[in-house]
Amino acid sequence: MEKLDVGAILQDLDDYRPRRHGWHWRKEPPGGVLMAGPFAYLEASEPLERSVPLPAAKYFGNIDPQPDAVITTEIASGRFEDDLRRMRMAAWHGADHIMVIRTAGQSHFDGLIDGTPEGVGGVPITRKQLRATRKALDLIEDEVGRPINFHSYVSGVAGPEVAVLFAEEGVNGAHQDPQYNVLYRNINMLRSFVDAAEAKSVMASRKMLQIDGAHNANATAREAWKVMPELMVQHAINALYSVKAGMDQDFIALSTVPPTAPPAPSMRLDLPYAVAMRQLFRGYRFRAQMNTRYIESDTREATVTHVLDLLISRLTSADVQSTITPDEGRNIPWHYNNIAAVDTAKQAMDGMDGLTEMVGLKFDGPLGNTVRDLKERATLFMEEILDIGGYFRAVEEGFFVDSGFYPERKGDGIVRSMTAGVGAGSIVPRDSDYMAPVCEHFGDNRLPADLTEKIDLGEGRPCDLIGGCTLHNPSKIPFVDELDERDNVHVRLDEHRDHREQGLLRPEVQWYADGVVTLTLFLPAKPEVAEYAALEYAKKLGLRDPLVLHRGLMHPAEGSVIEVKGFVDIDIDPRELVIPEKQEPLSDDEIRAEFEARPLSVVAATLGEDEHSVGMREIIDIKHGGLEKYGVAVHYLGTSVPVETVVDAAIEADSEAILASTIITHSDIHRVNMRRLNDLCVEKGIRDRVILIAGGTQVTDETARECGLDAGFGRGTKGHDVASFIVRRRRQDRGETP
Ligand code: Z98
Repeated sequence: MEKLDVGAILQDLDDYRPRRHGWHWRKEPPGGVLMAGPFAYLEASEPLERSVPLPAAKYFGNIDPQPDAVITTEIASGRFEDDLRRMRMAAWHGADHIMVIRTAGQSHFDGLIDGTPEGVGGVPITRKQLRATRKALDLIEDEVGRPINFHSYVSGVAGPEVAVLFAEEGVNGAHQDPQYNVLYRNINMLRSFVDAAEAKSVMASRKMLQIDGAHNANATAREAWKVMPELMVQHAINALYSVKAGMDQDFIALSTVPPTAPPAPSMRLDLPYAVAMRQLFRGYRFRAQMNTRYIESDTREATVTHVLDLLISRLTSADVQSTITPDEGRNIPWHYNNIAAVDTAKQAMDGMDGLTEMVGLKFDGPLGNTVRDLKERATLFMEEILDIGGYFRAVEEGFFVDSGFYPERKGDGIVRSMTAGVGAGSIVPRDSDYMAPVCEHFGDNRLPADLTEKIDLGEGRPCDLIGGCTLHNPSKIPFVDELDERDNVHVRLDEHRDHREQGLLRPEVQWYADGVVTLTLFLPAKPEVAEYAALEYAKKLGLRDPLVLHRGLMHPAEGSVIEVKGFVDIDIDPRELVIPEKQEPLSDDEIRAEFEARPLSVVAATLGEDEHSVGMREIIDIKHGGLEKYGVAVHYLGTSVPVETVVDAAIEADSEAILASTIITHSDIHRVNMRRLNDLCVEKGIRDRVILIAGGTQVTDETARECGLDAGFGRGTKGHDVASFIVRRRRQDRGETP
C-alpha cells in the first residue's frame, strides 16, 4: 500500500469541488444486528472495507466491529499536510468524524483567512486547507468504505462568513453556539446572536451537524460539577434558537461532558447528569466528550476516565463519541495518541455492546431523585432569566459560569455588557434594497416583487438577480493560494524532500520526520530530582532539546517515572537494513502429509518454577488448532518441570523435539533455563538428535538461538507455526528444499 501523495492532493485545488455535503450517521446493519466472526452485535454499524482491528481481534478471526456511534478524533498538528496522514490512520482505526482544531482560537480572527496561517498561530481554516482536507478525505473514504465527517468551528465575528465558506467547501459539521462567543470570547451579545441566526441558517441548508458549546462552562467554572443546571439552560437556549433558525433536530447535537472525573465518585455525579440531559432534550442528538479540565499528562489516568465516560455513553446514549487524548494536557495530540484514543472508544463500546439488555438504570432511588433535582434547578434557572428580563440581562448580571449550585450564586460568574465587547454597536437595520450574498441566509431579502412571487412558487432563487451566489454557482468562489513565499506548505514539504522521495526514515510524532522520540525512565528519586536526572540522560543519549512531558510519583522515597521528549537527527535508510526473511507457514495438508509419512513425537513442558500453562496448551491442544491436529504424539509433562526431567523424558520417549515454555523472566531465568536445556542435551549426547524449541511471551527467535536452541517463538505463535518449523527442519536435514 502506498503513502498518501500529499503533492498530488495539493495539485489543482483551485478546481476541486466537494463531492458530498452534509453530515453522515453510521448505517445500521441489516436487521439491526451485526454478525462478526463468532459474535452478534446489537449496537454496531456496518463494517469497514479496510481497517486496523484491535490487537485481541486475532483471537476472534480478525473481526473489527464498528460501534453505532460516530467516533471523533481531534487533529491539531498545526500543519495540515501532516494532519491528512493522521486522518487516514484514524479512519482505519474507526474514526469517522475528523475535527480539526487550531492551536490559536479562530474566533479571534475578524474575517476569513487566506494565504499563510502558520506564522500567525497555528492553523486557522483557509479555503486551501479545507479543500486539501476534503480531497484527502474523499480518497480515505474510498479506502475504508465509509463516509467521513469533516468538522470545524463557526465562531467569532466572522462566524457567518465561516459558515458560508464551510458550506461551499463541503465541511460536514461545526461547533456553533453564540453563548460561546459571548462568554469566552467577549463578542458583543447582540452581534453574536444575530450572526448565529445567519450561520445556523447556512449550516442547516447543507445539513451540517451542529455541536453546541455549553460544555465549555464545565471546563471553565471553578467547581465544574456545580454548573450542571446552568449547562442545561445553555443547551436549551442554543437548541431552540437553532430550531428557530431552521435547523432540523436530527442535526443538532448537544455537547455533553461529564462534570467530574475520578477520584471524584464520578458515576454518582455524572450519570444522573447524563440521564437528566437525555430526558430533558429528547429528540436531539448527543455528542459525548471527556472533560478536558481533568486531563493530566498521564495516559493511563486519561484512558480510565475515558472508559468510565464511555460506560455512561453506553448506559445512556451517544450519537457522536469524542476521543480526547492526554496530549491535551501536553499541548497538542500526537499521531499515536490520537489513534490510541480512537481505539479506546472502539474497544470500550464493542466490549459494552448490548449492556442495557442485561443491566437497567434504577430510578427509584438516588438516580431518580438527582435527575429530578437537576431538571428542577434548570427550570427554575430559566424562569429566573425570564423574570429579570431575558438572556441578555442575565449575562449582564453574571448568571453564567458561576460556581454556585443553583439557586446558590457565588458571584464569580462571567459578566458581559450588552453595549460592550467585540463588534458592539455593529447591528444595523437592513436597507430597503438589501440583498444577502447567499440565498440560504436568515430573514428577509428586499427583492423585487416579481422575483419574490417566483420564489414563492418554487421557480426562482434570490441569486437569480446576480447570476447565482457561491452556494448555487460554485464557479463564483474565489480561490486564493498561500501568499507567503517563506511559510507555505510547499516550503515545508521541501524541508524533508529526501525523506519523502528516498524513503529515509526518521521518527515522528506529528510532522513528517520531525525527529521527536520519547524516553521513559524510572529513577529511584523524588520527581523533582528524577526530572533533572532524566533530562541529563536524554542529553547523554544524544537527544536534542529534551523536555519533560510527564512525571509520575511512585513513592516519595523510592522513585518516580519520568517521560521525556527530545529530537534525533539520525536517519535510517531502510534499504540498508538487514531484515530476516519471513517464511510463509506451510499448508495444513503439507504438514499432515509429512507427519503421516514420518510420525513425530515431542515432549512439552513449562520449565523450572513456572506455573504458566495456557500458551503451551494452545500450541499442542487439538482444540486450539495445535500440534495434535496433525497427528503429532505429544508427551505433555505439565508446569514447573525441572530441565533434567524434560530431557530424561525425551530420551525415554525417543522424541524428536522438546518444546519448552518459559514465561517468567525475573533475573533472566528464562535464558538460564534455555541454556541449561541445551547444555544438558549436549551432556547426555542427544543434542544432534533433538530439535529444541522454546516459547513464551518474552522469547524471541534471536534469544532462543543465543541460548543454544534451534528456534524461539513469541506472542501470537500458533501450533501451525511450530509444526511448519519442524517440517522445514526435517526437510533441511534430508537435504531437501525447506
Ligand atoms: C470540543 N475539544 O468541544 P475558537 N465554538 C464552540 C466551541 O466549543 C469551540 C469553538 C467554537 C473541544 C474544543 N471548543 C473546544 C461552541 C471550542 C472553537 O476559539 O473559535 O477556536 O474555539 O470539541
